[in-house]
Formats: sequence, C-alpha cells, structure tokens
Amino acid sequence: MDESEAERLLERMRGGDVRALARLLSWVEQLAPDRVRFLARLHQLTGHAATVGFTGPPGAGKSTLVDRFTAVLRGRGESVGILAVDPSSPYTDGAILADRIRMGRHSGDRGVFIRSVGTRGSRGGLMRSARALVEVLDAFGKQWVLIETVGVGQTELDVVRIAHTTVVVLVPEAGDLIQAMKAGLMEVADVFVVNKGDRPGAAQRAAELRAAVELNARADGWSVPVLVTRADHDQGVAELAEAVGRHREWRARNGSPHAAFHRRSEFLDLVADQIRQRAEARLGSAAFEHLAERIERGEESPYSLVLEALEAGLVAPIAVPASTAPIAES
Ligand SMILES: Nc1nc2c(ncn2[C@@H]2O[C@H](COP(=O)(O)OP(=O)(O)OP(=O)(O)O)[C@@H](O)[C@H]2O)c(=O)[nH]1
Ligand SMILES: [Mg+2]
Repeated sequence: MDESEAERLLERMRGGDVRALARLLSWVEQLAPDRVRFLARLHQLTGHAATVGFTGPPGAGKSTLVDRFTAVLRGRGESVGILAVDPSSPYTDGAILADRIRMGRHSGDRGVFIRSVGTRGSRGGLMRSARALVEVLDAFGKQWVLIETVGVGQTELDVVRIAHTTVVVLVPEAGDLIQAMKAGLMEVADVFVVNKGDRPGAAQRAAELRAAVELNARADGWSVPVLVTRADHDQGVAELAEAVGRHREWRARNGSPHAAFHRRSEFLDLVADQIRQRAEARLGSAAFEHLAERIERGEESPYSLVLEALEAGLVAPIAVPASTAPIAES
C-alpha cells in the first residue's frame, strides 16, 4: 500500500467503513518512513477522542472492567475503540486474543472496535505504534479510545502515558500493592481501582491506597480517587466512569504538567527511529557492504568505522520525498 491508497482508505474510513479502518491500522502500525507524512496530516483530524489507559497486574480484571466501562459508554450512545496492548505477545495485525479480551458481548456492536497489538521490537516502538493506532481511531471518529495493557513493566507505563487518564487496577491481595508501588504505578495513576471487591481485604486495601495517595500528594493538585469495584458483577463501574469523566474535565481545565516533557522525548525518539530506519534502508549498498566487511574482520575499531560511515554520508538522513495531495478536513 502506498500513501495515495492510504488516503483513499482514509476517505472511506471517515465515511464509516470499518474495513478501511482495519487496513489503515495495519499500515500505520509499522512506523515506516513512508507513513510518517500520512500520520502528520492525519493528526489534523485528531484530538477529539478521550483516551483512557487501563493497567495493572495480570488477571486483576482489566479486560472485564474495560468491557463494563464500554457498556456504560455505549449506554450513553458514545462510540468506543479498544486497543489491547501486550508487549509479550507475538500476535499482531489485529489478531484478537479472544481469551484475554473478555469483550465478546460487544462483538456485534458497530459502535465498538477492538484491536490488539503485539510486540514491536523495542519498547518505545510499541508505544509509538500504539500512539499511531490511537490517532487513527480518533480520526475515524471514536469518542473514546480505551487502552488495556497487560502487566506492569516499563513498556506498559510508556503506553499508558499516551492516555489522557490512566486507571490502575489492583486486587485486594497485599503483595499487589507493594508490587504496584515498586513498579511506579503510584506516579501514573489518575484513578485507582481495587477490583474483585468481593474478596476479603478489599476495603482495607482501598484505605491503604487512600493513605498512600494522600502521602504522595500530586504536585498538579489532582487528588487521585480510590474506588472499589466488582467488575464481573458490574458493581462500581458507573462510579469509575464518573471518576474518569471528572478527571477528563479537570485535565481540560488544568492541562498536564508532564505532557510537554513526554512530547519532547517522544519527538526525539521519533527522529531517532527515522534515522535508524533510513540507515537500515542503506544496508546492502556496495559502500556499506565494504565497511561491513571491514567491521566483520575485526581488525579496525568499530568507533572509527562509525565515524567513517557518518562522514561518507552512509547513514545521514535522506531528503523526505515530495508530498501528495493534502488530506481534506471534513
Ligand atoms: N471474583 C472476581 N472475579 C473477577 C472480578 N472481575 C473480574 N474477575 C475475573 O478475573 C479473571 C481475570 O479477569 P480479566 O478481566 O481477564 O483480567 P485482566 O486484568 O484483563 O487479565 P490479563 O489481561 O490476562 O492481565 C476473570 O476470570 C474474570 O472473570 C471481580 O470483581 N471479582
Ligand atoms: Mg486482559
């Protein structure tokens, strides 16, 4: 697929064509140089969707909660896109991890679009793919984009940073809270949920979390709500939707103090991606092969060969190809 075909798909997608949406998602997921210009123009069509990240340890009930949250939004007639991000999963291209994503009930609902994203090599690569996917769903017209991550590693924290509001889902078991704190979840949570409220210790865990939240009062002034839910029985989900709504309004008024920093570091990463991809595109050229053979022999310093490659312009960024027609705002 080339850029002009992507634009035709975009037009169909803007008209509500879900197959065009699915194909575009697959295309932008790989942030190849030829897709970046398209994304740059697509970005002008975005900024309307509210994005919510759900993270927390495996099995905490994130998918169940996303599913019930989706039901609340659909009850209000609002459209929803869901991204299930699993860094450890080899599945890509929209393969749905059916047993992981307990959202079967929305499968016949045209107002809900579910997509899963698997590994993308580097952790930053996955985050940037996920952001591109969110932007496509936003441009499609989804009013909400929910992002579920599996696990609580650095990748997951990076991914939830894409979201305007981050919901951290824990369970009553004590070890979980300690793990969460170690993993840095205190810093990313805009809303805490203690799910599986039917289990012993839920109220105590919530009280501990509230104390921790008070102790770590946020510099930006948002006071992080702590909710107890029982997602499988639909309990506490309306309160969660209310808390997310409140955070969204608060953020619209106050902005996010971290946003500028994250935008800057993400920009640098994108630049580095592009340079790397362009450099890789030159692998195999005669000049590069000549250098590579010298590196393989191991007789010369790799550092001096790097300098030589740079000086020879072998890895220098290449001019960006000419643009095609601009995307019409509609
Ligand atoms: N007892 C109880 N079980 C629940 C509750 N919410 C969800 N579950 C169950 O917990 C299990 C895990 O739920 P999921 O929604 O798949 O959890 P998850 O966090 O998405 O799991 P991963 O995506 O694998 O990390 C399922 O069997 C759910 O039915 C709850 O409030 N109480
Ligand atoms: Mg899940």
